[in-house]
Amino acid sequence: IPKYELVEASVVGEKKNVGLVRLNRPKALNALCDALVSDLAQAVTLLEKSPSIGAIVITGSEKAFAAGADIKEMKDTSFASNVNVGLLQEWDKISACKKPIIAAVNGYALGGGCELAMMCDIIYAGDKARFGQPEVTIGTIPGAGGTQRIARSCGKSKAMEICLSGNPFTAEEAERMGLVSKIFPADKLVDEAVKLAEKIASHSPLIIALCKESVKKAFETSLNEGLSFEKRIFHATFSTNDQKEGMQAFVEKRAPKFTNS
Ligand code: CO8
Repeated sequence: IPKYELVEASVVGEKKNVGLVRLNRPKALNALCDALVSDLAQAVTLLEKSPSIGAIVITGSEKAFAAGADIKEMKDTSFASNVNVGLLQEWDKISACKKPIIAAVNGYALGGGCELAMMCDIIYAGDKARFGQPEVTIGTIPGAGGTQRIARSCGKSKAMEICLSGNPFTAEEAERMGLVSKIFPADKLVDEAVKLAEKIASHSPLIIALCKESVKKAFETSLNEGLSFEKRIFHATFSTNDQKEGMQAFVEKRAPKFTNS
């Protein structure tokens, strides 16, 4: 794995099947400047393409997952330059990744930091994490999915309260509203996220990619459309070697050996 300037990427887990990407711009609390997002997107793309990697964990430091988009970098840009340069384009690579991504959030996850966590598939939080969408306090609105993803995962009232007030909220509140799936002591968080990633990576990557695609569909379509999409994908899994192997192994009371085919 190459060295990046603003993220540290490594391969972890007992079977070396988990990619760990750590945002590493401590002086600015991991504010998401273009260079950092570009490094992050490159690292995630590389791990997505690596056949041995089954899941990815994105984390920051104990003080900050990410304190938002870089306010100093964007404050003097214009509407025209934002449109022309395509501000935010690189971010889409995270949400387009076919492999599961777990955000392990310690400390601040504000603005674009909270949005980055929500682009991931699962959010685990440290007990002192602080989430929020403070954009309205600096004269703008969430621009990387905050208004849309909070509304979809927590409903209208919570989304409005969070986005319109700009007030931060705790890990407990985030868990209660369904944004976060589990909370751990800050120093155990990354290990727990890696453990979950290892569990995911122990399954067939092919089947996991199909399963992820199917859950994502729930946020894009009506229930009936989603159910029929799911059913077709379910049917399609029966054309794979890994379905045959998985069910055969169950019958023979042994562990399956998946071949990603
Ligand atoms: N951008 C740039 N620099 C930042 C940011 C940021 N978002 N957050 C912190 N920093 C810098 C500070 O300027 C400071 O630098 P310096 O030492 O050079 O002055 C350093 O990080 C440490 O920060 P503080 O001294 O402020 O640390 P505190 O512990 O006192 O406070 C806070 C921590 C509460 C997190 C505070 O830093 C803060 O409020 N940060 C800004 C949070 C925020 O408003 N985030 C939202 C940004 S807007 C956004 O994300 C829009 C998303 C839309 C998509 C993005 C497209 C590009």
